[in-house]
Amino acid sequence: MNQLFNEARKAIIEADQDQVKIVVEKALAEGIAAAELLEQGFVPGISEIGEKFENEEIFLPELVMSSDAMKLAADLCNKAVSGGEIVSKGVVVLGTVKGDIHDIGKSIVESFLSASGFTVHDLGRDVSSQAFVDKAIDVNANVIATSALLTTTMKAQADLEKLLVEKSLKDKIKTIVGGAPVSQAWADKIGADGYAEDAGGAARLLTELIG
Ligand code: B1M
Repeated sequence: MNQLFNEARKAIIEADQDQVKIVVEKALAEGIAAAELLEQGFVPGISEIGEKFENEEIFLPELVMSSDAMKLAADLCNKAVSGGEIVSKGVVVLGTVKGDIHDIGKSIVESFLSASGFTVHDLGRDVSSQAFVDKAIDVNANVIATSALLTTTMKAQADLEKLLVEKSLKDKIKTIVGGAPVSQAWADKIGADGYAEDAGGAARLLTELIG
């Protein structure tokens, strides 16, 4: 099994989309959970790429190619997860905030929440606060879950809290926040109902809040 996780990690580092497909197929055939494959195989790959980028060992084109391979991995794993039979524990509207196009972590969160039995409406990336609120009203959501990867876009999570207060929705719709620069202190500061460090944590947090 470790061998397969290593192959997954390498597929991301080498930005090899064909290999991503092969690894996902092999893992599912061997009965490995898609969420486990993501967390223990693909995520370490993109994290390693992130470090190489920060250390200037690779540059933006390589980063983009590995990101595309990672996006494919997350999408394939999400499809595998949503194929199962699920009794909904609650309705979640999920997305990456306005101005931010990082969606790999958000897609992994989607995978974990779906696998944990939540109905997830994924609005994608670069989503405005108004769009989050409109969708939440539309689908009668219990929670709006937002991801922010840039220190400059975290502010959009605070704007969402303000909008919910303005519309008197704060006690009807809960909010959770996440993303690399986000913390519990930030969640407390802006008045979000919860913060999770990773996708597994987001699923546990939602189970506590509404599950
Ligand atoms: Co960009 N980027 N990027 N990037 N990128 C970072 C975030 C950065 C730290 C890299 C760096 O310079 N060191 C830096 C941010 C600096 C800062 O703000 N402090 C950065 C920058 C600067 C930029 C650009 C401005 C670069 C440029 O153009 N000069 C630009 C911004 C574009 C924009 O958004 N407007 C940009 C662009 C890109 C790519 C398009 C090339 C690509 C994104 C592709 C995509 O997402 N489709 C990209 C990538 C891949 C990264 C790094 C390398 C990796 C991010 C990632 O996917 N990580 C990143 C550096 C790094 O993190 N080491 C970096 C893997 C993913 C699984 O982790 O997203 O953290 P993460 O998600 C985790 C947790 O955070 C958590 O669970 C997930 C899984 O466990 N989580 C949640 C996430 N959301 C959650 C929500 C929750 C709960 C938990 O509840 C709701």
